[in-house]
Amino acid sequence: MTEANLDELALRLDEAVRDARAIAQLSDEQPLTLDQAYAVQRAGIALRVGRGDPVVGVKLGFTSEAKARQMGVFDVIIGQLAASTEVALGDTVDLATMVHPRVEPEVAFRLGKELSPDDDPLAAVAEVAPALEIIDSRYRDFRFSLEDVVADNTSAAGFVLGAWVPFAAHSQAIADAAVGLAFDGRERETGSTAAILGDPRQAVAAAQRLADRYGMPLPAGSIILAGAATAAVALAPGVLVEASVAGLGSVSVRTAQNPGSNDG
Ligand code: OOG
Ligand code: MG
Repeated sequence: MTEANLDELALRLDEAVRDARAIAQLSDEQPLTLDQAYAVQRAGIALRVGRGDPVVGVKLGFTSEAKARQMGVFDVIIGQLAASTEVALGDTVDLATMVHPRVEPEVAFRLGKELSPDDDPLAAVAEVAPALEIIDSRYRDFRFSLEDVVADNTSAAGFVLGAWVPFAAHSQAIADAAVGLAFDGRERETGSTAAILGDPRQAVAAAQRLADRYGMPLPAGSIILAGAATAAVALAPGVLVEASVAGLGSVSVRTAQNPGSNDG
């Protein structure tokens, strides 16, 4: 596959995001290697950056058994967080701008200094926060191969950050902390941060390794989403979604009233 082919695939996915319309899996047409899939992801990010939408961090996928089993993908993957996809506290999420969005509870780290390949990963972390991630596969029926989901920037669609607290003071507490995801106060998923690579702090080293391998810089201020500890849940219109992480607190976001399924 040529670079032009990879760029064409990135354009196809970018259009699917912008039209909120599902497309066929890329691998249905032509197999992609993992390196080619990351090249498609990079080309898609370059399109966003070209529109004035910078990268503010990275996100890991499939760091927990719950997520890997739900999606049938058992390798840890990395995607990039576009600034425009952050949902500010108090904003509502408009589901009509997405295909078939789901939400998952996450832990977010923020780097106090640049994280280079040989640095001690945890020494670079300044703060930690509870977070929500909104994922939205651009593929029909939310089904994909490892390479498809990597090309699709690991289904990244949005993220909401709770209050940051100092990492050093909370490092121990987050190793095995209860995680919950609730809709309108009703528990939908529960788990533990220990489901994330055995200890969510391992996610920082995993991000360091994958970011280096696939050419993603991690400057000071970068956000790292560790990956969901529980399965993701389909978003519904007009609900208050809340993620809680014991010891860190909670973060919530409201979805708009209008319905929004654009799948198929
Ligand atoms: C891919 C993204 C996985 C996580 O936290 O494991 C992910 C997907 O499930 O569509 O963000
Ligand atoms: Mg996630």
